[in-house]
Amino acid sequence: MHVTGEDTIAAIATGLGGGVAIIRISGPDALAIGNRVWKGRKLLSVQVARQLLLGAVAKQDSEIDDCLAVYMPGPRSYTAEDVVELQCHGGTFVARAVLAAVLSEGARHAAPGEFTKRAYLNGRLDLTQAEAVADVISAQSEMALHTAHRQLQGHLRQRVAGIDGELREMLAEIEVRMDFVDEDLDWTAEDQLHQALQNAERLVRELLLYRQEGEVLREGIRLVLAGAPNAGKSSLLNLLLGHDRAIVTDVPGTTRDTLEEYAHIRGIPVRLIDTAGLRETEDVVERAGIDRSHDSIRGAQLLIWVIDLTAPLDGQQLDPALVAGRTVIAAANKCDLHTGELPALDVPIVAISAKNGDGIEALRDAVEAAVWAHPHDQEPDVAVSVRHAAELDRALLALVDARAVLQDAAFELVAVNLRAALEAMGAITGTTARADILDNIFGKFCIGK
Ligand SMILES: Nc1nc2c(ncn2[C@@H]2O[C@H](COP(=O)(O)OP(=O)(O)OP(=O)(O)O)[C@@H](O)[C@H]2O)c(=O)[nH]1
Ligand SMILES: [Mg+2]
Repeated sequence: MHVTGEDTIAAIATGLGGGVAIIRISGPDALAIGNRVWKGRKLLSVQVARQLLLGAVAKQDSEIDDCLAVYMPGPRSYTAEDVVELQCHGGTFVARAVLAAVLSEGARHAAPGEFTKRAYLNGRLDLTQAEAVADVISAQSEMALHTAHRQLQGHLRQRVAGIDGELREMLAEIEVRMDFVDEDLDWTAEDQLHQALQNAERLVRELLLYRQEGEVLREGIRLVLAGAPNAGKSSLLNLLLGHDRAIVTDVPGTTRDTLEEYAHIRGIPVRLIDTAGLRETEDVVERAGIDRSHDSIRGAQLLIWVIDLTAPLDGQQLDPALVAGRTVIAAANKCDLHTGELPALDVPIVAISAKNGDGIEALRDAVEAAVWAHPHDQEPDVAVSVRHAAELDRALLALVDARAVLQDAAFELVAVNLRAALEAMGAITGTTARADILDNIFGKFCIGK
């Protein structure tokens, strides 16, 4: 497993500005290079493998900083190679000085994602697990984090491997059939083959149902609060965030500029955007703010139209041309001051009070229902990314074609299509992924990961 002949790479593995910085070294010379910069009572060695040693780090006997060091021999390390990690104080200058010392001893500065790429190339992770490392780092909600962890544990890999196994079995059958084509075999497997193909199709379609989860959990959704001045948009933003982020006053036109904050609603990562109240105005500053409101509404995936129940509905309507094609939920606000019926609208409407919190759970339910195509009593098992979905689509097409040509007993063509489906499944887990695809995936990682 242990890949040899590679060079030794190093990088600062932590974000700059923290209390501690970790300089990670990986490769065949990690131990030798580590020992040339590490000054402690004991040398780093197999005898002290995975033990944290206290000492210092130095460049040619000139001490740079106090340091904790650990040696993790391959293959039981993140990259499956020999790894040394040096922990020094987190200052930018210190961390860079330690890295420079390591590089001057013969390590090469790692490219983005190169440690994880080596873990993948050495078989520690498949491609879906390597991608999950990046998902864990960028997760913006608990559900996104849990789903990324499940992918890191291999849930998606196992499901793909299950389909892959079935396809291989079918291909083996077909190949036997092709080899003995002239012999009068008692061939009863055709029906079974048909069913196996249908079954594989079903499994691929099941995975594709998680396409939306993949997009929403990775990218989040843009949720815009829009409506007339004084309707309570900023009050609602503050309530959803759980702290007073936006200024709230009883002066219409308080919010002049759009304001964005990350939040999560029922596990969905949300970019919440508060906007300037929409009205005709001569004020140039307010006018500029309202133009931004329009831009935000155009870029929204979900709109909460905040209505003031104490004011006439006329004059609070959103411009239909502006909201066309967007999902809208009406939040009928100030229900604490209103006792009558809610207005009849052609979008879902929830009565809330941004002042005392009434109805906010119902509003969260409405957001959840608007985002997910099907209900989420439980967290999704997998979250299929755009890349995975493209490969699954490719596999599905090939399987549908395979079933069509099976009707005509065109076994060579069945085999061709099965191989295409296998190719696509292999691209997901990385067994057949091309170099440019790998570069694209790992290039998006941060340096040091
Ligand atoms: N009674 C009551 N007052 C509310 C409620 N929500 C907001 N308000 C009040 O309504 C006024 C306007 O609230 P904001 O949140 O600033 O309204 P806005 O939509 O952001 O207004 P602009 O920024 O001017 O567009 C403030 O005085 C709030 O205290 C509510 O649910 N009940
Ligand atoms: Mg406001």
